[in-house]
Amino acid sequence: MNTDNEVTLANVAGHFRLEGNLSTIEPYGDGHINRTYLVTTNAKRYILQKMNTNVFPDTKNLMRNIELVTSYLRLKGKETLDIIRTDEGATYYCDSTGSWRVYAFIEHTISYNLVPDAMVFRNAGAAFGGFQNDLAAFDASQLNVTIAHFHDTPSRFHDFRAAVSADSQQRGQTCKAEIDFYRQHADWYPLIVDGLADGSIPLRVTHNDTKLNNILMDATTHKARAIIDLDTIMPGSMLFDFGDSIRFGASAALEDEPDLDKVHFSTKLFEAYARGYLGEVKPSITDRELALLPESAIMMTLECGMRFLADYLCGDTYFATAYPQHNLVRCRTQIKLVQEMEEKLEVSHHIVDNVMEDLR
Ligand code: ADP
Ligand code: GN1
Ligand code: MG
Repeated sequence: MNTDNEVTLANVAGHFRLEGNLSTIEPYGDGHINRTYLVTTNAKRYILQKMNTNVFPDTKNLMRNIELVTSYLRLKGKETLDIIRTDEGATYYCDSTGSWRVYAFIEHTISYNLVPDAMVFRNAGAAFGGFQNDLAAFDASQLNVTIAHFHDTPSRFHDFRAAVSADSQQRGQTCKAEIDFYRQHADWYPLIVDGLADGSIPLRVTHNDTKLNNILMDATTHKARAIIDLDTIMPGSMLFDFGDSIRFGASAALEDEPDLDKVHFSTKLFEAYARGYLGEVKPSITDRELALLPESAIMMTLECGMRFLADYLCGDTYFATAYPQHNLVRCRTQIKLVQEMEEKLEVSHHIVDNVMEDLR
């Protein structure tokens, strides 16, 4: 991972209202988008982030969204990100190196890259379901769209095909089977966006990036404390949030596991998440949303995999990578998961029916 110069980091940290004297600043976490640091003073810990302005060019409106949503959640008594202001009272700081923000470090929590046991994933489902409920009455018109067409899968496929045609890094030869896989699945892509467009799927305020490591779990109870990474909160479908959680968390292996024999879609984990999630959203979820929950997992896994592959073809300019094949390795886990999700689609539908039956 690229890091920033120590002097720059200390200088940037000096512009925020931190308690105590600065001790250390070190790289932190496993996010793919922002550059995250743990800042320690002799009084407290903080998260310092260099925001990715390639991905989020409009920092002002991005921070405005986060300020609005976190204030709203705090008024509801929820633990959430706490923006630490600059000496001038702003929510972020810009210098010649980029745009920076600081959050209070949420102590005594863990964020997982792999589900340690089914109960943790059930808790994650309850957390994102609760988050959906908490934002149900939030006025969506206040929110800026931070990334246009974020979960517009046909538009992602359009970008993917452009990357295949350009083949700017001459990597196309190394991933022909993977490219074919996404071409063969083209019939899938309009399912959710068409439903949103014709009104059969309701538009809600959604998180849009519901990976397990975007929840902080209490280190003792393993119950969710706070939902983080609020950069992509925008109007969207509940199916984006449910599907993306399954994509990342209902796998037996890490998102970038190179040994595909270890990568499996777990219906046991699907069930655990569905129990947690549906336990919360049962009063508001529509029949159409319920009917599409298993398909949403396939859709989000298809979309994410084609984004990894497009980024591989473009030379790894979007997602943080640790080695040249990293995005291709990630794409291959997503393909393996889609294949197993397709094989187990009927089972997943039965699980949703059974969970709803139990909740009635
Ligand atoms: P990215 O957009 O790159 O994914 P995140 O905002 O998700 O960045 O942060 C990356 C990681 O840093 C998270 O997965 C989490 O482990 C950790 N993190 C972020 N904010 C906090 C916080 N306020 N307290 C504790 N850990 C945090
Ligand atoms: C990124 O920011 P992070 O690492 O939580 C990406 C998601 C992808 C995910 C794949 C803004 O999430 O859309 O699903 O990587 N976030 C953005 O791991 O593009
Ligand atoms: Mg994140």
